[in-house]
Amino acid sequence: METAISKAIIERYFNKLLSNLKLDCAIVGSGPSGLVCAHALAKAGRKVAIFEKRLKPGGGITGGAMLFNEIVLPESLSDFLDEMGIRHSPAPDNSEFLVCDSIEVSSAFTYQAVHAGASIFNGISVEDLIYKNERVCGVVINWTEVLQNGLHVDPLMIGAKTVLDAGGHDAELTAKFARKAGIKLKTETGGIMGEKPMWAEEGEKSTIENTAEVFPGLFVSGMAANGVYGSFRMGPIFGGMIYSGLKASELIISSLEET
Ligand code: 48H
Repeated sequence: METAISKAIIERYFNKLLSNLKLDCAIVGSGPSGLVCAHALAKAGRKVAIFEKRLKPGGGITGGAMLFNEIVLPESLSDFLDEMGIRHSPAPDNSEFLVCDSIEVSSAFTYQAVHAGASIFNGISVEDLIYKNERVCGVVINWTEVLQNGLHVDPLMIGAKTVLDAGGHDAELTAKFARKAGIKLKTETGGIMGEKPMWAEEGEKSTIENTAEVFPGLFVSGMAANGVYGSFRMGPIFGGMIYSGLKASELIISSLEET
């Protein structure tokens, strides 16, 4: 019995990994913008996988605000939340906002993405990007534990027509890529402009504007987009993150249609 359990897990996991060796889109990070983008791409029939360095998907949604596990969303997302099966209540004293249980949001986004056909590989970090002929064309992955323990173990590579850096604050992966490849990003300065302090209204708006292809084959969403293009944080309101994930999926689908 014991070995049958092991065989079932090993066989299915490795089949899943093998079937994700060549992707339409590799997404770095399972925060809100990554999960929403993965769901939209999978729904559109694209081959998509998320690589998440931590054990649990959800990124910054799950903990809510200061571990009060509730988050705020704009009322304009009410139909979207209904489609995702997420319950919401009007915020007290403000008809523009809804409040949701952050555990319900992160689990619904995760479930909907996987159920639509996206794969999520948790405990795996993206440590580098594949870069050929002036284009990003995949990710370099390793077990998070290997990296955390500083073990000298070579990675594996996943091919992807597009890569989305949805890795959150400070856009560390895009910054590392730009430095190592010695390339200029499509920003005003050609480099990472850096996240700014708190300004909720501006942060919510600019997260959507900043969602873009920052180098051929490499897209940025969510707080990584604000880190790259130099914009404000917004605290525990998540409208910009969701609209950013939806916009990223549209940009990626257009780019896939061109190639
Ligand atoms: C694998 C990685 C890697 C890597 C990081 O931060 P996130 O929740 O992502 P966003 O940008 O969609 O959402 C941001 C939002 O949660 C937030 O922080 C807000 C609204 N802040 C406002 C404020 O004022 O503070 O999730 C990113 C995910 C995390 O789960 C990371 O573990 C993961 O990406 N990740 N996974 N390889 N190299 N880097």
